[in-house]
Amino acid sequence: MTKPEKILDFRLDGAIGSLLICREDKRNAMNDALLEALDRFFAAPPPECRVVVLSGKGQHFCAGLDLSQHVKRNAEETLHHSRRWHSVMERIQSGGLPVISVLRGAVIGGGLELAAATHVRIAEPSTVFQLPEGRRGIFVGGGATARIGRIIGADRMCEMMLTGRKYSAREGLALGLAHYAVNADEALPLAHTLAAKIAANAPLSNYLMLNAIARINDMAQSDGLFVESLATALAQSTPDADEGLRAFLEKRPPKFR
Ligand code: 1HE
Repeated sequence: MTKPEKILDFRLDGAIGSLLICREDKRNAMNDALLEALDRFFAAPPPECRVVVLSGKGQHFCAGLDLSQHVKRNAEETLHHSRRWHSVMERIQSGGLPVISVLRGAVIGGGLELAAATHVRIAEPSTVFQLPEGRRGIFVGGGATARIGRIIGADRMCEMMLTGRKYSAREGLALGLAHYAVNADEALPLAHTLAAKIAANAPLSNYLMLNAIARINDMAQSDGLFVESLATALAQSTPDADEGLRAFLEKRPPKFR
C-alpha cells in the first residue's frame, strides 16, 4: 500500500528548513488539516531550524480557504474558525522563527493572509494577489484587515476587495505585498540565499525584529520608543552583541551562537 502524501512536508538542511504545502490538486487551498499542520509545526519547530522557506507544491502558493469545507459552517463555527486562523497566523508572524515565502500563481484570499504573516515575500511573475471574498459572498477572516490593511493601507484594501482586482508580482512589489519580484524559477534560490543570511544573524536580534517592530508600530510613539530602548538593552546584554561588535572592529565576519 502506498503511504498517503503528507499535507505539509518539512526538510531541514543545516539551519534552514523547507516547508512545502502539498495540496497541489486543490491549488494548495487551506483546509482544516493544513491549518492544524501549520500550527503543529510552528508551535514546536526543530531547535536547529533558524529560518523557514515556505512554498506551495506546483504552480500556486495557496488558493485561500478551502471553500468546500467552509460552505458547511454556520456563524458560530465561522467565528471559531476565524479565531483559529488568527492564532495560527499569529504564531507564524510572532513565534520567533523567520519565514520566507516563495510566491507563485494564486496568492489569493487566505493565501494572501498566510503570505502576509511571513516576514520575507518573494514573488515570481505568475503571482496573482487577490482578495475575492466579496465575489464569494463572504469576508476576510484570517487576519487580512489587520495585516494586509497595514501593508497596503485600509483605503487600498477596501478598493481591492470591492472590485476584486488582481495585483501582479510587480504591482505587489510596489505595494509591499512582495519584497522581491523575480523571474520564473528564481524565487526558491533567492529564498535560500536570504535564508542563509538571516540564519547567520544573532538569534535574539532576529527575535526582536519579528516581535518588537510590528508591536511598536501599533503603539503610541513615546511608548514604542521606550520599548525600543528596552529591546536594544536586552540585545546588548547578550554574548552575541560582544561578538558582533568585536568582529566589526577586528574586520572579520561575526560568529554568533
Ligand atoms: C479549491 C480552491 C479553494 C481551487 N477551495 N477548492 N479562494 C478563492 O476564491 C480562489 C478559488 N480558486 C480559483 O480561483 C482557481 O482554482 C485558481 C485561480 C486558484 C486556479 O485555477 P485552475 O484553473 O488552475 O484550477 P481549478 O480547476 O479552478 O481548481 C483545481 C481544483 O482545485 C478544483 O477541484 P476539482 O475537485 O474540481 O479538481 C477546485 O475546486 C479546487 N480549488 N481553489 C476549494 N479555495 C480565512 S478566510 C479566507 C477566505 C478566503 O480565502 S476566500 C478566497 C478563496
